[in-house]
Formats: sequence, C-alpha cells, structure tokens
Amino acid sequence: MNLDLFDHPDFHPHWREELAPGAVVLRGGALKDDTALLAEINRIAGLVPFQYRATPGGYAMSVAMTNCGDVGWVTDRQGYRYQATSPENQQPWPAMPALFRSLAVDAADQAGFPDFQPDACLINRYQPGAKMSLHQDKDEHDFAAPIVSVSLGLPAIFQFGGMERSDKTQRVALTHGDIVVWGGPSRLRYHGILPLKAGEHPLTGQYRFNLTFRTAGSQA
Ligand SMILES: O=C(O)CCC(=O)C(=O)O
Repeated sequence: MNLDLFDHPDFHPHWREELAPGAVVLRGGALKDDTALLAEINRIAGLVPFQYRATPGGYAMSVAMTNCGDVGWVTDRQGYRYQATSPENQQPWPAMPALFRSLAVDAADQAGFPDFQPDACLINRYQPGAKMSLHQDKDEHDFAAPIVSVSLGLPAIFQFGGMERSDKTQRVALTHGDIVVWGGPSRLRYHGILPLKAGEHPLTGQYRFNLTFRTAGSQA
C-alpha cells in the first residue's frame, strides 16, 4: 500500500512563523475548517449583507464588511466604533458561530494567549483592487486581548509595522487558511493589506475573506 501523506485529503500542512514578540503566523491553521467557515460566512452575509462603509472623513472603503458576535465594528461620519446592532436593520448581529469561536480561541492559545474570549468578529470581503490602509486596532476597551485574523480565498500581502505609522513594515504573503495572531507587546502595531491582485480561488472565486476576532468589550 502506498500511503502518500501529502496527497491524503485529511492532511493539512501547518507550521508557525514568528513575526515579532507576541505576533505569529499559523500557516494553514484554518485549512481543516475552510469549507465550513465559508458556509458560515455565506449564511451570515445572507442575514446581514456585506456593506461598503464610509470612513469618518467620508471616503468609501474598498473592503465590504459584515459582522457577527455580541458587537460589530462599524464606521460612518460619526466615527469608528463597535455597536450591538447592525446599522442597516437595527437588529443584533448574528451570533458568533461555535466553529468561529473555537478556531479563534485555539489559535490564540497556540500563539501564547490562553484566555482569549472574543466578542466581535468582523468579516471583511476583498475583491481585486480592495485594500486596507495601515492602521492600529484601538477601538476596543482594553488591549490585553490579542487580535486573531483568518485569511480565506485569494492570497494577499499583509503589512505588519511598528507602533508608529512611519515605521518600517514587513510584507507577509498570506494564503488561504493562514491565521495571524498579534497581542501583548505587538497588540498596537500598525498593519494593513496591499491592493488585492486579481485571481480565481477554487472555493471563493474572485474574493478574499478575512475574519478578524477581537475582544471589544461588549458594553458597546
Ligand atoms: O484582512 C486582513 O487580513 C486584515 C484586516 C484588518 O486589518 C482589520 O480588519 O483591521
């Protein structure tokens, strides 16, 4: 019998790469759940469709967004914030699926953050050309918890910088199934996504999806 491990459908290669103290890429960390994660994204987007939101300065974002969890991240002329309801239908966001939560909690644990309790999951959808400029995640009520960020679909270049916008950035190629976790001394590092290159992914077509899990502090 020829048991070729690499060809086995249940073989999902994974390894870790340190980016900085408190920051790691878990390569292939979400591969085993990819189809189930995408089915949940599809279900959530059926309840609360993706929206192109505006920055407080009035610019339309190129990334479409929806949320699940106790609170969701939104932006408009009133500013960046978390809120418990969707601005489109004033209903609570869909609950965070158990699969999302367990994936995020396990990833945080592997990265050295054993007590992660995410209450927010921002779902980003990128089409070719969409980007996310360098920014810090600082709308949460405290920065003790890490960020867990899951990539699905088309590949992208993640920029990972320092505490100042002008600091040098690392360019990290993220592919389907990769998870980036940053917290502790890296929690407030600037990060972003360069404009997505066109392509075709067998599971997501012309899109890249990103799940960003955070502990926002649910009193929003
Ligand atoms: O799409 C990504 O990988 C990063 C998303 C991100 O930085 C954010 O939502 O704050």
